[in-house]
Amino acid sequence: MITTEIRLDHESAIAHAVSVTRQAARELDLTPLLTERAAVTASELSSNIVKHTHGGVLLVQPEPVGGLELLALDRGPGMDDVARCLADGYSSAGTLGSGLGAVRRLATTFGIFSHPRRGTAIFARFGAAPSAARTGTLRLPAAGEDHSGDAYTLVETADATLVLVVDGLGRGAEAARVSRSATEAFLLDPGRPLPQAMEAIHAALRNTRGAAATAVRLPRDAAEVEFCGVGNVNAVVLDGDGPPVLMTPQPGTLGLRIPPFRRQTAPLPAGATVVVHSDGIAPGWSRAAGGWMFTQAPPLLVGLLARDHRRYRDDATIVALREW
Ligand SMILES: [Mn+2]
Repeated sequence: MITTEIRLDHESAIAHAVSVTRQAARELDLTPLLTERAAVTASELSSNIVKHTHGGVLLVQPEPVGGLELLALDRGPGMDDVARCLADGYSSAGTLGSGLGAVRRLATTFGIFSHPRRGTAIFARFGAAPSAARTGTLRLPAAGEDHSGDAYTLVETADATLVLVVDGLGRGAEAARVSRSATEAFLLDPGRPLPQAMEAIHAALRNTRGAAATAVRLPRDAAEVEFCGVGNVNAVVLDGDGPPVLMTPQPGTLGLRIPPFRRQTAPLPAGATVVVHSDGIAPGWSRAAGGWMFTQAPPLLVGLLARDHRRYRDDATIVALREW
């Protein structure tokens, strides 16, 4: 299942957002109660954007750990006082923040960023158990496409969290098959050293159009992150204090020609966030973005990246992970 984007530029988009949310909840086997809560939330978030901004989007997608996620993004007037908008009794005021207190209660996990000049990003997750806001993901197809040629996988082993983001060459269903083969090859043995995992993906992709991919390993209780990548899937380490650290993939194409893989490392300060993304997000985004973005919770960070740094001609996939 990929991320569905609903453009909220007219009153009629609200009903569409609710129906897409119900459909996604069915596909994800949510309980009737959670489905109802997600539908009400989709309606509240969408009508807030339609009524009080010049347009925005609602993203509807599966959570990697199970459950449904709604992500509302706009560049509207923002809120001066988020805490007040979340308070009970404020919901009748008929402003951008209306209904947010209810949304927070309905969601299993909820988070908001809002600023008078930077607009608003809100995520609401609906699952059987509260999920940590430590992970944020997005998998958006290029404009006009039904399939994404990108894929990601996120896996916990005994001693680490692993992320693989793949960009299958070309577009659409064929590229999607290639990137799925890559994640399957990776998942056969996610615990092996990253260069070996990349070799295995290369072998699995022979006789295909090939792919770019980057694998990242966040060891538990370690002060550095490991990384191995080829092609145009980039990774960045964001530490709230220092400048972003870019990890540059090696040149080549998995399935066609590969370099001798090197495992690279970068320091991982406490509370740092690692972002891995395909080139549907502008590769230089971290130099262009304001520092305020680097400290956002991963679900909000991926949403703000899609809002402000997306290249619509390409599939865009992002995984953001915050160190514990
Ligand atoms: Mn791409």
